Amino acid sequence: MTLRLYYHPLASYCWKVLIALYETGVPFEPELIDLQDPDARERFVRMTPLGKFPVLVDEAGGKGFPESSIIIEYLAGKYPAAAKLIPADRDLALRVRLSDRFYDLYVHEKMQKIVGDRIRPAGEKDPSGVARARTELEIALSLVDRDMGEGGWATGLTFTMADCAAAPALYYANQVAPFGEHHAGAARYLERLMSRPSFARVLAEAEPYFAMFPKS
Ligand SMILES: N[C@@H](CCC(=O)N[C@@H](CS)C(=O)NCC(=O)O)C(=O)O
Repeated sequence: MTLRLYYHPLASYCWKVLIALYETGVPFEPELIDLQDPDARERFVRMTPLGKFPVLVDEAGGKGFPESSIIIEYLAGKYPAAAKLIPADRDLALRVRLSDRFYDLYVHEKMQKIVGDRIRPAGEKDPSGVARARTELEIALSLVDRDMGEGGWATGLTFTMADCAAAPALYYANQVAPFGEHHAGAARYLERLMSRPSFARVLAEAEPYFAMFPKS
């Protein structure tokens, strides 16, 4: 086994990479990092100073990467089974990367802002930042409604890196700001994502950890 994924089963950006791995069947060794454990955190930060997961290490190739999109780019470039996650056609690949950026920056990051504020101590909360994140999330979801209401995947008929990005972003966004009633297109797309075996497996593996998620 040459690929080692440092991750946590509840961590949304780790889900993005897990979906890519399960989608393509690329074999890997998962290594769960508990950032609450000071020793584990210290070891992890020695490897990746920003202390963010996922991190993928290709032990045979002597390479390691943080950043979910870069990890998926690496998989797509190296493993034929993963090539489908980023189309060979340049224009299509640009659409996939643009959609991946959209879900990370305008859905995922806004959701993280809302979740992050829940775990801040009283007195250190950022209500105006959270209100702004909620407004921006609403705008992003209306774009998802516009583009995804009719079925299919983020950039067409093929499941790509953009869908790997969309799944955790929309799932957790729906937890912190349920959108089923006013964003029907986004809700239907989330249902399709949750029915996809790769994402269903990620959700099943995360289930024992869901009690750790801050509910409010
Ligand atoms: N841009 C990064 C974001 C990674 C990220 O935010 N990871 C979160 C988990 S979903 C994390 O490591 N949080 C731990 C911390 O900030 O202490 C990516 O795409 O991988």
